[in-house]
Amino acid sequence: MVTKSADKPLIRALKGETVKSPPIWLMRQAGRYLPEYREVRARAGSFLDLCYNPKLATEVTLQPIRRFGFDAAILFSDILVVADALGQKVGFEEGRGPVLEALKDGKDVARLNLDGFHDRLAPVYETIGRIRQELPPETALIGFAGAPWTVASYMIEGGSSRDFATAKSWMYGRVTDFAALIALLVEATSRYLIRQVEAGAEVLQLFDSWAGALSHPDMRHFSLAPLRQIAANVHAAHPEVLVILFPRGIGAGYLDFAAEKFAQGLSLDQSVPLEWARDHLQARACLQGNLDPQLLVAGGRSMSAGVARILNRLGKGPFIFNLGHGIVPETPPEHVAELVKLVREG
Ligand code: 1CP
Repeated sequence: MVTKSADKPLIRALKGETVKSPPIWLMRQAGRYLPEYREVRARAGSFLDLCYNPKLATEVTLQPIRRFGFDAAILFSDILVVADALGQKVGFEEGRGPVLEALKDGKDVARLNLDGFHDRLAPVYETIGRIRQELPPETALIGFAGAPWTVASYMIEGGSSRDFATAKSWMYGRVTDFAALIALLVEATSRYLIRQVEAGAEVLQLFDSWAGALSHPDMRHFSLAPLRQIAANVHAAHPEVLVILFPRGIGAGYLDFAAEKFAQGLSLDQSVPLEWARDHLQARACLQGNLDPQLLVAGGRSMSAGVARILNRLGKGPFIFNLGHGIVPETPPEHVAELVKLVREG
């Protein structure tokens, strides 16, 4: 049986349908909480080697689909491959996360370039094609990228940050350099996502994990506006592709996103009040979220109560069940199986 994209539960939800048993997938559903991921990861070499190995990246993308039967697979990669493909040195250290050779000034921005961009990312496009061939017919394939602000913050800080002091010193003090970096990331990310669609991605999620660190005007300027531009570029090439935005931690700023029409899905972090989201956001977009990842670690009654609260409030409109942020490595896989059962049984 061949299922058309339009029949897949995740796609139906994103097109505005209320799917009786809401589709479910989880951010970071492939990863260290799965023993079979750790096994492949150990064989792959570095983390970037894994991202650029189509055979192994396909394998780890499919592992959570086989185990849990999620409604969507998300390409296994990382938001920082874009920085790598633009020519910045990017590495990942065990227990520390991403480590980049931080941009120091506008000259470093000018040295980044799109010349070898698609060549470097070719294995990612190949991975998407392979996943698409191997996915069960009812499972949607999500491609993704980081939003310009979040990716820029890693490029300027040289890694994770608590206060984004250096990135903000650029935003406020090196205004031209910062604007040039954001503009480059808008262009690179648009090209990257267009190729992902051409390789077989049916849905694109844009992660603005650190949008919540911005003031409201800065959020509009450096999170919302670049995302609007990327969606316009992608939709100009592929009008049918569905876009989910995850501007994490922006509170009432979600209203600004819901007021726009460029994305079909809006992913909520766990701080967003459910009744408010239902009343003010759900008529404008398919909502996704927002179980606290630590409830998935806890499991048991606390988790089932949290799931029921979400389903009762958001399950009557277009909705995709997900977490409020990515799965953490301490998560017991049995709790994930239990979560899928709870959501499917309503
Ligand atoms: O050794 C390892 O296994 C490294 C751990 C790891 C994994 C499994 C990293 C390093 N990235 C990933 C995969 C990944 N990253 C995926 C694909 C798999 C899936 O979802 O199933 C995706 C979508 C991401 C996206 C990502 N990377 C984001 C956005 C989502 C979020 O969590 O907010 C961010 C901010 C990153 C940067 C990054 N890469 C890796 C880590 C540990 C981090 C976060 C560092 C930080 O907290 O600042």
